[in-house]
Amino acid sequence: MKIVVAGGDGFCGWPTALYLSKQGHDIAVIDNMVRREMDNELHSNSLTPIASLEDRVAKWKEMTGNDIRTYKGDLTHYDFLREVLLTEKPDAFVHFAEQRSAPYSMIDREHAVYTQTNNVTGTLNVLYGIKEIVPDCHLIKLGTMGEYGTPNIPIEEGYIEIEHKGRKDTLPYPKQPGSFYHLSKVHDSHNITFACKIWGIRATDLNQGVVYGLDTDETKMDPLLTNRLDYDAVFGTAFNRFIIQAAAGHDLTVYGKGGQTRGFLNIKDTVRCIEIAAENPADRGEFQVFNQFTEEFSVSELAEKVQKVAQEEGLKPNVAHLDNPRVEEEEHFFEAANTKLKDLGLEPHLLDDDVVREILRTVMQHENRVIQKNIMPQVSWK
Ligand code: NAD
Ligand code: USQ
Repeated sequence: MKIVVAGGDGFCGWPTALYLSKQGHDIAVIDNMVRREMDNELHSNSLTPIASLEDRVAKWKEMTGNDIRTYKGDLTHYDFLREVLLTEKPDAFVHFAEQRSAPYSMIDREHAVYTQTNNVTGTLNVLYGIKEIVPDCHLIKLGTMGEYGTPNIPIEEGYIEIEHKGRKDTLPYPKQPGSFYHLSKVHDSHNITFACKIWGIRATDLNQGVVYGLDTDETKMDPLLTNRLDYDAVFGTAFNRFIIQAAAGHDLTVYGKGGQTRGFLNIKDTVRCIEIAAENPADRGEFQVFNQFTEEFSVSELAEKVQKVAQEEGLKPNVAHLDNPRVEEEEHFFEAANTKLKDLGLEPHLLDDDVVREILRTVMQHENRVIQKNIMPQVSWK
């Protein structure tokens, strides 16, 4: 298949581009490099040193013979996107290219406006581009489990059957997102639902949980192919932060009571889920929704897992309960469906001690790059 991976220089996008290329697909990457600029804005860095996109794809070509074409540009610039679609004529468009940090979106008004403008406009442009230029192209859009929030009933995959006043319907599952970032994903979902209905676009929303790990078989092939790994309080996510905190001799930063429960998955499963989605396109006019996570953990459970393995490796991390900078439930019901991707062939990599140990040992090689002052949260929801 010809596949465009938008956001292909990022944490999920880069390993996905390599994996799909390895599987024999013809890959082009779009990225405007804004994530690298945000590191400068936040005086932060990837824990792992990362090569430029040019050097990454040149190394991949040298090692595999496979070309990955690159387009540096912004999805919010329609003329740019149009040119890429006219040149590539993709069968599938994988859309990772959004501002994806909840804390970043909560810094102030400017960052909230940027997040929603970037994400909602970019996705609207992709929808118009598909309609205008490649109407049969399958949009594979990264959503988030956080669109659903933490309702006191089980979470379904996208839709729920409701009986009301004697009548029944299958309706979009209610959304109760917890940040202006998570809200941007809900706005995207509404726009995609509408575009599928009126124009007959085919789309799959992958409501992904929190991703952990950094390596895939492909990113490990050479240091120039190394993936980025975020640990700062703005872009770092729970498990990866705890691992890096353990390696750097910092307390593990559980926010509040730590009963916040989320869906999680290994980056190795992210890349496979994209492949499964590409192999199983939605019908014309259909908006199919898969919940993309493999296991549920509370934040405290994750911290305990990391603490146990870190102790076995000779480290001495404490688990600290910080005042929660976010407004969220700290003890709640959480039970979410995730059978659709497994039914289509996903074989999950689960988070056992050996997996924790492997990630910890990789991280310990780069522990000297940690900027300590970026670990504690500074952004408040209030
Ligand atoms: P990331 O920030 O590492 O990568 C996103 C990439 O998109 C970056 O390289 C950035 O430069 C690019 N980008 C952003 N806006 C763009 C635009 N307007 N035009 C072109 N390029 C643009 O993020 P990630 O962790 O790889 O996440 C990728 C996607 O997966 C996001 O949509 C995110 O919401 C979703 N997701 C991520 C996680 C996670 O735990 N990382 C979990 C669930 C969902
Ligand atoms: N948390 C801590 N300590 C930390 C960091 C986070 O206790 O040091 C808690 C948060 O308060 C939250 C939970 O861990 O309750 C998850 O936070 P996170 O930063 O790991 O993840 P989140 O902000 O939800 O965002 C990440 C990605 C985002 C994606 C989302 C999937 O950045 O792009 O959409 O995970 S989900 O959480 O399922 O919505």
